Amino acid sequence: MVQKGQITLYNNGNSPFGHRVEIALAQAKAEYTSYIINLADKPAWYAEKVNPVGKIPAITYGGPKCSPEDPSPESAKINESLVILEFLADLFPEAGLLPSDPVARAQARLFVAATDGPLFEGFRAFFFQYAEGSDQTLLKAFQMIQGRLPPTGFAIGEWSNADIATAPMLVRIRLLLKHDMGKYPVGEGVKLFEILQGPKFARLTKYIDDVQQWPTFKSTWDEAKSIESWKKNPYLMRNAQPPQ
Ligand SMILES: N[C@@H](CCC(=O)N[C@@H](CS)C(=O)NCC(=O)O)C(=O)O
Repeated sequence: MVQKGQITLYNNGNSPFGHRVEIALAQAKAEYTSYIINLADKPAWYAEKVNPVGKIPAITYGGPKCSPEDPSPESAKINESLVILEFLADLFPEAGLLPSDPVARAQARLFVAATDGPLFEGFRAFFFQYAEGSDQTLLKAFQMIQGRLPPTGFAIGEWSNADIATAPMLVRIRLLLKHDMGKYPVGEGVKLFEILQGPKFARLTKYIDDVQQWPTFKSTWDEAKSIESWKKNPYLMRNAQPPQ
């Protein structure tokens, strides 16, 4: 694959949004520099020079190779993981991030447009802000995603950005439920895990199993590290107030 310009990825170990970009870069066999931003103590230069919103992931693209802490003004600065996925699909058309057929491309984008918001909302409601009924918000998101999946295969049949957008969050959700980690009362996570593994969600479970086996997902995923990182995340701690 021909690499046109330097890529620097600003990331953080366990972000599902950053993980999307890692998978896409792996899929494109792109060469890139990775720089970890400490989200608990963000360096001031990050918002000034890379992403004014201050979130990860973000990339710089092009310009001369520089220290990640002092990126070239000539490089493009791109944030928002879904925009970065689209950018990488354009930059590396041979990587198969989006199919070549325009209808299939539209289907991949429609899958993401329909599922991204509800899945993140379900995640936030159940794990970070638990209140009565949050389990239903998450289950509804599961139901909706399952309803959009074809009988077999990936989100639009063949592997695409639609899976890269969805898999990091789904896999993390299943893992957190299994370990009963989140703001909810003890035992509620395992209850949802059992529902997810049961017959009602057989298709969704098979999909999560399949995405987890996809080579570029596997090569960018470390389950043990993810668990360790979640254990330190104040948003998940039952008896802690999230940072302001
Ligand atoms: N919509 C953004 C979401 C990015 C996001 O929320 N990143 C989190 C980490 S998972 C972050 O940087 N949080 C730090 C903060 O908000 O200050 C994307 O898709 O890139």
